[in-house]
Amino acid sequence: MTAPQLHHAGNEEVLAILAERQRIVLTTHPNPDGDALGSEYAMYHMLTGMGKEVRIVNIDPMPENLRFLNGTVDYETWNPVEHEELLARADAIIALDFNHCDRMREMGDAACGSTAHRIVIDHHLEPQPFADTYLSVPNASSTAEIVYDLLEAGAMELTREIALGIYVGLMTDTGSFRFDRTTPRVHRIAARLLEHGVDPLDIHRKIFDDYPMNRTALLGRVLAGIEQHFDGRVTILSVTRQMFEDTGTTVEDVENVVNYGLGIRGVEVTALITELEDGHKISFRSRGKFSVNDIAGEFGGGGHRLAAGARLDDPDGETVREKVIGRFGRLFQQ
Ligand SMILES: [Mn+2]
Repeated sequence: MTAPQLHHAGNEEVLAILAERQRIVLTTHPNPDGDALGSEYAMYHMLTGMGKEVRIVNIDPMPENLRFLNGTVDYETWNPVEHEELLARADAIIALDFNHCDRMREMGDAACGSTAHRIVIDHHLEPQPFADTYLSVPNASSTAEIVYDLLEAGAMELTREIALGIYVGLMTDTGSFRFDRTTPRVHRIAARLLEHGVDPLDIHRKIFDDYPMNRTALLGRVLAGIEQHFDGRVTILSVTRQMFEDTGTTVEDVENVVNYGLGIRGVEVTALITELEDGHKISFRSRGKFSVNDIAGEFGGGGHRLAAGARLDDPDGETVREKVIGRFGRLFQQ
């Protein structure tokens, strides 16, 4: 299979495209995380600062711990009655923090059928052909870092609001400044954001230290069931719908839980398998030696080298679990 020809653009070209467009819709992936919502937040303020009419329309609502972003920005959840027309009439649609059209689910038809200029701003591997312009930077720590670069390239003012959005994306996608793309540059950007009014303790508390008790109860259940395989080089965490029911939690509450699977001596790769209403979601993480992006790809997903994910229609958790363990086992056969 030959790679599809995509139009990759630099910051200047993207800014020139945006300068010519007035009605702009921002969107992101399902189960939006801090990078998704923070990047939208920063882009929203940057574009309204340029005099644009901007709306944010996402396929899923925002998780509770990120709702503090909801003050100056209105995050709308996709509703065809309200938004089909909006997408059809938009001059530009910006896809932030994802690169597959089908991730927009029901919204995909309206977004990809629109005459609007579609721009992808993203840092995941292997972008798919559905947009007119790609600002795709796979070695960026976060989409928020790319948004920051765009702002710099345009010599635009770094307002307190824009700084907040970028910081939320930068901090969450680097696992609070510890994952592999936490470069000196990321810290330099963070320093600038702090100089522009960001309060790191306040933001960290709101996002990570303000969970309801039932989330911790769920975490306890998940950790109690952790499995080790292949002499401890693999760990598997499983979350069932029964656990959600017992603890009064939802799939939102397993965000970041996968990282516990890597926090054990000797582990190379881990997976968190979450039972959904209509299948399973798998989150893969690697400590560094193996790429989990390729593995996620084999399960129909993707992501980054050390953090990736996939969604399966298979309703049988046992089959999914065995497939994942079997696939991990092949890593150690060479
Ligand atoms: Mn991201």
